[in-house]
Amino acid sequence: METRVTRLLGIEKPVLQGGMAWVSEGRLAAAVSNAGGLGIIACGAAQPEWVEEQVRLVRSLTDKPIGCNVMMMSPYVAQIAPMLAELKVDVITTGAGSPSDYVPIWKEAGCKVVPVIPSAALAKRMERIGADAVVAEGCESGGHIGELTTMALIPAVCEAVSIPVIAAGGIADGRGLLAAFALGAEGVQMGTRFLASEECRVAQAYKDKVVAAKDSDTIVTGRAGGHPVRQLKNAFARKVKAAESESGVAEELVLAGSLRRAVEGDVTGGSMMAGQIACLVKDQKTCKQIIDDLFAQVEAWSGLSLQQMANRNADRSWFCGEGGE
Ligand code: TUI
Repeated sequence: METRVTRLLGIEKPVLQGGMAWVSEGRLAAAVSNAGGLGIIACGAAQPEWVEEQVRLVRSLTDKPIGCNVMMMSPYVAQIAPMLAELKVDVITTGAGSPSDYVPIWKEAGCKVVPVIPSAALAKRMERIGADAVVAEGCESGGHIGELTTMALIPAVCEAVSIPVIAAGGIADGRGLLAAFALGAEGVQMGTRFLASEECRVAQAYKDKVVAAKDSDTIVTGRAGGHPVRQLKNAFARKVKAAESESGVAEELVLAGSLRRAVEGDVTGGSMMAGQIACLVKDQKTCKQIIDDLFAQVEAWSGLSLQQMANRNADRSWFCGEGGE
């Protein structure tokens, strides 16, 4: 299929893999790009040497376009940003802050710039400074989040800007993709769904927790400190919550390597960032299977009138039927 997003990014299917700090490395990104989506390496708070190594790795594994996500709160952002321009990474997404200082050097190097934003006002600002598209991320997402839900955010951003809008937050299957497109998006980004993929290299115990999660199994910590983070409930998250209710702020607990601990397998003492849609992630599959199933579901579930949808919805078996789970 073709949208402004597939044409802009040079990909076959309008599906981006979220840049998840410590999770999205070269092999996951290559698997997604090879499956027709856009694989993205998350720079997170990693050192520039690691990022460069991952870019070289992904380029050895695929000749399709690839992306890097720059976390604007990283202590290495001033070194990583020009390095990505030199490496001529095809697509640069950004998160946790404004990339305005670096957009000119990225554009000059020919990189497509796609900031992740949580509000229509920020989307407008990004369009003004030359962004090629935006990822509008609702607070259903895992990790660092804004205030608005995907349902409210996507149409608001689509009314605010003319560049393409890629929806993120709460999308893991064909239903989510269809809903996002109904709201005005021309592409989707998924994080949690790709976290529970075969190629993702986080500890099996973390993936198992994502697969087992129910709808109410995530919690947001860090609101008081201004850096809300959604993660799966566990002993760590409860400890942070308790510290917050006593002193108001405990975000340094989250920042101090706790996500990395979870990625390495500490599912009680680490921060397992994941989105609310973990409740719809019921199995671990390859990235190719994830993307193929997504479009098989879209095929099976789209093109119906509202009346046909209502009739179908009265029969719960369609959720698990042809082209479904
Ligand atoms: O960036 C994300 N999600 C993340 S980053 C991350 S690493 C981290 N770990 C611990 C604590 C904090 C971060 C984990 N998850 N999503 C994209 C996103 N960007 N969501 C919200 C924003 C955002 C917020 C403010 C984008 C721009 C912005 O601009 C503020 C301004 O005006 O400068």
